[in-house]
Amino acid sequence: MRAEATQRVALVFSLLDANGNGVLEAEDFTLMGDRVAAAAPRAGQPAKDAMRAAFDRYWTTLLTELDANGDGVISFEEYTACVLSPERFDATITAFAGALAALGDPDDDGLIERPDFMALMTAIGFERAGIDALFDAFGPTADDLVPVPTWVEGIRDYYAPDKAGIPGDHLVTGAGAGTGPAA
Ligand SMILES: [Ca+2]
Ligand SMILES: [Ca+2]
Repeated sequence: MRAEATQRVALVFSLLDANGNGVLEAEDFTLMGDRVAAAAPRAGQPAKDAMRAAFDRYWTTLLTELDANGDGVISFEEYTACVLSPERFDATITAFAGALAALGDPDDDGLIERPDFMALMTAIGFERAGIDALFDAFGPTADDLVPVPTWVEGIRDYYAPDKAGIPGDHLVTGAGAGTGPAA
């Protein structure tokens, strides 16, 4: 696994641990779903419900696939295994990415506006500098818009174990992370 992939996964683990107790459990994904839905006031209720459902599915997949010691929570060590077998998470990540991007496109024109992107990514917990750098790396149009599929692909790349130098790496450097989940 690439070092960049390890750093990306470490960062997202720390953010997904929404209640900050050091492990992932159902409550984290409920909190995160509420937080992210609240960050998209222009989005419709179906899109918000789809986002919460995607977070629920994300948690169920983690519990099913990664709870090696069967204690009902996912430790950091258990979580890192998700990038070792990406094919087991592909459908879940794709659904998650689609739900998030849909939430970021409330006018349904297939394009993401920077303020909507910033609001959602801030709600997840990423740092503003990294979010801006990521949006820039997506190559926005002159009107500062990014196509929905570009973001979806960016989310999928984020979880890829063999990718480096991708737009998502800006989130890690922008957040000053890379020292692990306890940073
Ligand atoms: Ca937790
Ligand atoms: Ca466990």
